[in-house]
Order: sequence, then structure tokens, then C-alpha cells
Amino acid sequence: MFVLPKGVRHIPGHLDRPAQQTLLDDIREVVRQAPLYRPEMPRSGKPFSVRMTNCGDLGWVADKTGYRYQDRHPVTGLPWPAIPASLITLWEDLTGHADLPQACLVNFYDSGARMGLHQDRDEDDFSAPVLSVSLGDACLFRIGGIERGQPTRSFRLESGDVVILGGESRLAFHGVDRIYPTTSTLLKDGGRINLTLRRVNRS
Ligand code: MD3
Ligand code: FE
Repeated sequence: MFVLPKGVRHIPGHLDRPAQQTLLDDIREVVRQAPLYRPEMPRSGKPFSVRMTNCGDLGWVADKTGYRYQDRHPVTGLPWPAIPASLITLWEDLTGHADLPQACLVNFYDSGARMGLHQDRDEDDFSAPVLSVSLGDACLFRIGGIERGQPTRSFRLESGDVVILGGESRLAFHGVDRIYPTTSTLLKDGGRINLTLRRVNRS
């Protein structure tokens, strides 16, 4: 029997509909200042199916030269907008971590987008947790062990769900297998938004 790696906390429906709407309004303002763009896989240059942007002091970017954190939007050249206060409060309330998040990656999935199984290891600090918030259409999320090839488990993430990845789970392989279209009315044109809050540098 597969059990989730230690340190995964899934909180279904943590945000009620009004809180989701408020957060969505905040993210729309972020996207107005820092438009979604389509990253490319290092080396191959193959475009991601997911579009991305960031807020915070640092943002995660991917292009033909590699994956990294940087302080500016790769297309506009502008600094990333600040992380909305609502998200900072969520981080403080749910992680209890001493330091504030430095990066918030905004992933937008249309109905055909997916994210292959991967580890998040572009941060210097794996001791800090990662906090993820899902908005809009549901997805099938997959998580496995800390080595590729270990068994995996899939479950749905719905609008308003929060996942906190700490401890051993911080380096677990994970991905998004599929989006379930028309399962939420939050986004007028459908699709799914995922927000991930992280520490990047050791404090
Ligand atoms: C498990 N995003 O941006 S969020 C990513 O739904 C990413 O957009 C997915 O994987 C998404 O890197 C999953 C949940 C999540 C985030 C970070 C993790 C799960 C994680 C880090 C370690 C283990
Ligand atoms: Fe990830």
C-alpha cells in the first residue's frame, strides 16, 4: 500500500469560494503586471504546455539555457510584482515557517496542459516547506517517492485546496497528469491556476 511521503499535508477546501475569488482578483492584478508566458525546456527548447509567471523577490524561469530563479520577468524585463498580502498570511498561518516566502510561481493550465513527473530542486533551501494553492478546474495530481521509479499515488486537487510539502516530501517526485475541464466555475473561460510559495535562499 502506498502512503504519501511524510510531510505532505493536503487540506481540501481550505479556501471557501469568497476567499478563492479574492485571491483570484489578486492574481489577475499580478498577471496584468507580469503577463503569463510560455517557458521552454532547456536544450530542446520544447515549449511547456503550462503558461507561467511569478510574483515575489524571485521567480522561477525556464528557457533553452536552463532552469533558474531570477528577479525579473524574462519577457518584460521588469521586477516581479509583490506577493499579495493574502498569500503571505496564508503562508504564515499554515507553515509557521520563520522566514517569509521569496517566490510565488503562478502556473496556468488550459484543458490540455499537464506537467510531467519532476523534483523541485532549483532552490538552495530544501528545509523550508512549499505551499501550493489550487484555483479553478480540478486536476489529477501525482506524487511518488524521492527517487524516480518508486511507486506513485494520484489524487484530485480541487479549487480552494492547499497542499503543504515539508520534510521528506519536499524532494518527492510529483506532476500533474490531467485537468478535468468544466469542474469549476471560478475561471470564466475554464482552466486551472496553481500557486506555489517557496523559499529559495537559505536565510
Ligand atoms: C511536491 N506545480 O510548479 S503543486 C511546480 O499543480 C509544480 O502546478 C504543480 O509541481 C502544479 O513545480 C504541483 C504541488 C507541489 C508543489 C511543489 C512540490 C507538490 C510538490 C514540491 C515537492 C513535492
Ligand atoms: Fe514541482
